[in-house]
Amino acid sequence: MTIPEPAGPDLAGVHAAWLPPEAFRAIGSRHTLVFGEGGLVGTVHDEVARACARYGGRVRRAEAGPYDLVLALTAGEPLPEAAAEVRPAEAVGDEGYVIARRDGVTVVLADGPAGLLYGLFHVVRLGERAFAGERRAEHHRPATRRRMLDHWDNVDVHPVMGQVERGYAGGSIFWRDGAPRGDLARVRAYARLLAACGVNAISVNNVNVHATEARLLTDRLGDVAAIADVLRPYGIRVHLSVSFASPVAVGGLPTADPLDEDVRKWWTGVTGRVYETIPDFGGYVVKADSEGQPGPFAYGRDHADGANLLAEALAPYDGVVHWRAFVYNHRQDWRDRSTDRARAAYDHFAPLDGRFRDNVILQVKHGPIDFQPREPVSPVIAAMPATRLAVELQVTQEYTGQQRHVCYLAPMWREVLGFRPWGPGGAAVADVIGGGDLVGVSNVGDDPYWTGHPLAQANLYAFGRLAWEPRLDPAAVLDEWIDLTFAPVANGDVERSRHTLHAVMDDSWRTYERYTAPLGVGFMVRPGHHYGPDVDGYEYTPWGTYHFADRDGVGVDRTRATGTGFTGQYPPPWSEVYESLAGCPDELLLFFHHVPYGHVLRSGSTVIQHIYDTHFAGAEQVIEARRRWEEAAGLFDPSLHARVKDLLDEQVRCAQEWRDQVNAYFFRKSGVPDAHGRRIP
Ligand code: GCW
Repeated sequence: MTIPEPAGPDLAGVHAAWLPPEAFRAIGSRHTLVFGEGGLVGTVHDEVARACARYGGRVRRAEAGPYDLVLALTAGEPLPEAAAEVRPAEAVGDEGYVIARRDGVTVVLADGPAGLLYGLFHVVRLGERAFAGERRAEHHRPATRRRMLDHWDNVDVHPVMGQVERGYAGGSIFWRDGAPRGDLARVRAYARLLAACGVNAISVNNVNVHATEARLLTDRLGDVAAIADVLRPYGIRVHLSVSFASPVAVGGLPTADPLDEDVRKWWTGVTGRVYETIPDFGGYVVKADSEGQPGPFAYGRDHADGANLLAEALAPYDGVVHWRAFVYNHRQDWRDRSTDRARAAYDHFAPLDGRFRDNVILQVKHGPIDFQPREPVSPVIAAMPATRLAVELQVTQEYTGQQRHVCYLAPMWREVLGFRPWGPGGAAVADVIGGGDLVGVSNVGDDPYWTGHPLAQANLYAFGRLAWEPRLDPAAVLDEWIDLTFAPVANGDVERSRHTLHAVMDDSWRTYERYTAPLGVGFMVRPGHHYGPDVDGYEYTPWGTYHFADRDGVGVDRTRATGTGFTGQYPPPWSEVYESLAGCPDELLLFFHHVPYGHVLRSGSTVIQHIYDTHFAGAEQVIEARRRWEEAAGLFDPSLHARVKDLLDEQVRCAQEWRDQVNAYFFRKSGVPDAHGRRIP
């Protein structure tokens, strides 16, 4: 038996992330049976074989026991004895599995090969615990069908956005200077990491589709197929971002009108060729009529016409179109107070509910504006019962510190997924997309640590895990990540490294929120690159992101009574809660209301004092995080420790800059001094 080339852990100079070879120690030292047929079963076998080669265990494909671990497909006949005993009464689905331990044998049973792969990684997560005592049969199946990462990677280097739009981890792992990167070992290692946290779909190019990227659909399709080949053994399907204007841009047609017969034929033909080349191709991702991207509006058609055109072409192959709801007027006149960007997605899409084909998935950003550290949940999620929805999260930290700041995002995502749009008794966001899709914008690049900031790896891991099981506790997910990533290399003191990482990361999103834009008002970032403070940076621009601060007060009046009426896009009770000054949660107050600086929050503090207090506290917390990290120097790999330390220095600097600019700005506007007499420059 030849042992395949290692993928990932031994990739020269690249950090192993949550799959260091040691994570397989428990499996690699034991006797394992991998039972069943299919490509992914081969992957499972190879993973175990590689671990055994390192740790002295043994793996077989046919019964010749005894075994410590049996990984088997339920379809196999005859089922190995240990597996037959825990065979589930009902099917666990394509990706689900059962894990149990009886009489000294750990068993993973799955209906489909993908389930076996996910079951294997469950055993990896458990480590030695997988082989201790007895374990009653547990059934695991993903809450969402598609757990997808969108890469905003350009094939050509974009003059402003670079190789990866909003990428903070170096170049693309797929593309360099207009061409595919020849060596796909990095992509293979990525696929493996993603499978280990449950991701099963990737789109490989930016939603802003420029000229070269448009050709991925036609004469450059081979480049996409090569990536698909590498992802396939890990159960990951490839999707492609396409331009709505493709029939014109790469098809030579005079129009891209969705109701034009030649346009329809063009999409049908092109899509057929895609499936001839990549039979398990996932589908298209489309950003249309958004921030300058072409769309159906140019032809007087609506977004249902546009999305259905592509969906029709994909339908024979079970492909889907992810149609983004991020549609708004980015050429707004800042003087025009009647236009509210927060309203845009709902205003465009809610009236279309029921008109989309069933292989259209409307992809909705989690908040109504744009991935701010704090936004209410998008009202679109409750407004489209007859449409399949995907919720989109931003794993890449465009507005949350750009992978220079520690900002563990799982607590925010957990809040979003647990939010109940119809009130306490109703379904949660996770239920609305249940069986559907969770999409994240990837934070990965060719950086040796994958994510620029080594601790930002946790966001990628947590995205996958929450997409699989939205009810997981973010701190528990962090523990999983710590155990896999650091336990084997923690210089013997796992508990201390765990404490350090929790101290630095658990509350880091709220810390970030404290020292940046206050009370849900958003932005206040440097226009263009979006890093660091600039309170009025967007105030007089066409982008629709304003705070309206003057000498008396701050915030956006989005009420029905006196404002833009956005609160009316929510069903009760939220339409009432957000409308009411007294009922609105503090953290969203300035998203929904314009209030005087002396307004008293539910917390008892005034708005102005809250601004001062949180900004002083946030900057202090970053200093404390840095102190905790410095103290733990001996516990981590020295180069990783040094990289995080440098980044924490930058975070301290930047948080203080935020603190001082925001505090000074509001002190100068309001003239109200800090109640505690602290220095405001
Ligand atoms: O947040 C904004 C970003 C753009 C991005 C856009 C989108 C890919 O600033 O860089 O474009 O969102 O989501 O389409």
